[in-house]
Amino acid sequence: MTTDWFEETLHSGLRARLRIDKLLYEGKSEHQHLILFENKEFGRVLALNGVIQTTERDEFIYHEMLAHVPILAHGAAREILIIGGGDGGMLKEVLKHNTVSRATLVEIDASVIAFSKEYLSMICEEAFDDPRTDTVIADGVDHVETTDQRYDVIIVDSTDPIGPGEVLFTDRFYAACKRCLASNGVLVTQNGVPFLQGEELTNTITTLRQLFSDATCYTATVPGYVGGCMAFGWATDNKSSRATPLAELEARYIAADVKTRCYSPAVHQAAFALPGYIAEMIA
Ligand code: AG3
Repeated sequence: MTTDWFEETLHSGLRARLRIDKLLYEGKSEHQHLILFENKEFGRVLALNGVIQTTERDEFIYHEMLAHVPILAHGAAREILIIGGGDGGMLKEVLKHNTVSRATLVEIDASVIAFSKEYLSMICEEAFDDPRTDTVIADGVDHVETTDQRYDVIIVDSTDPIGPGEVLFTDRFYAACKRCLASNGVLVTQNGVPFLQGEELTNTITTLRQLFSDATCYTATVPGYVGGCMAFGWATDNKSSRATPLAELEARYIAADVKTRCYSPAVHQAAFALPGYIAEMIA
C-alpha cells in the first residue's frame, strides 16, 4: 500500500508535508484547485492551489484571533464585512456576538461555500443559514469600491497574495476598505507568516500607515501555517481601540458571552507585543 502525502508549495525553499489518510475531494473550480483530505493530526484539511487554508483542529485559533480582537476592541460593532472566508469559519466566530446585526461575506468562489457546507460543516456550522448573514458572490475589490454600506469591522480572510488573493494586498484595495469603514471602524488582514513572508507584511503595514492613523500588526501561532507565528494587519483611525484597557476588554468579553478556546482578553493584549524581528519589519 502506498502512502500519499500532500505537499504545500507556498514557500520556495520549504516544503511541508501532511499525510493524506483519506482523500475526500479533489477538483478544480472556476478560480482554483481544491483538495480536502483527512489527516491524523489536523482532522479535515482544506488546501486551495496547493496552500493549506484551514484545518478542523486548528481553525479556531486563526478565526477567533481575526474575529474577536477587532470586534471586542471596537466595543460596539454591528456591521461586519468579511472578504474571502468561504469556509465559513470566520463567519461562525463573528456571529457569536449577538450585538452583530449583519455579517456580509464577500467570496469570489461560490464553489468554496457550497463545498464547505457539504464537507466542512464542523467549521462553518449553521453560519451560512443565520438570518444576519448576507452572502455575496463577487470580487472583494469591487465590493469595497462600490458598496453603499459602512462597516464597523472589516476582516480580510484572504489566501496568500498569489492567484485570486493577490488583489487583496494592493494599495487600491486597502484604500477602498477605508472608504467603506464607518467612523471608528477597524480593518484586520491575514498577512502570512512573517519569518517566511516578511516583505508581504512590510508592504501591507507601510500602505496601511499611509491611510490610517493607527496601523500595526498582531500575531498568533497557527500550527497548520508552518514557519512560525502568523501576522494580522490592524488599521483604524481610532487609536483608543488598540489601547482598550484589559479590564474593559474583560467586561466586553463577559458581556458578549462568546465561547472561545484561544482568544481571551489577556491573549488579545499580548498579541500586540511584537518580537523584535517583526517590529523591525514594520518599523
Ligand atoms: N486563509 C489564510 C491562509 C493563509 C495561509 N498562509 C500561510 N500559511 N502563509 C485562511 C482561510 C480560512 N478561513
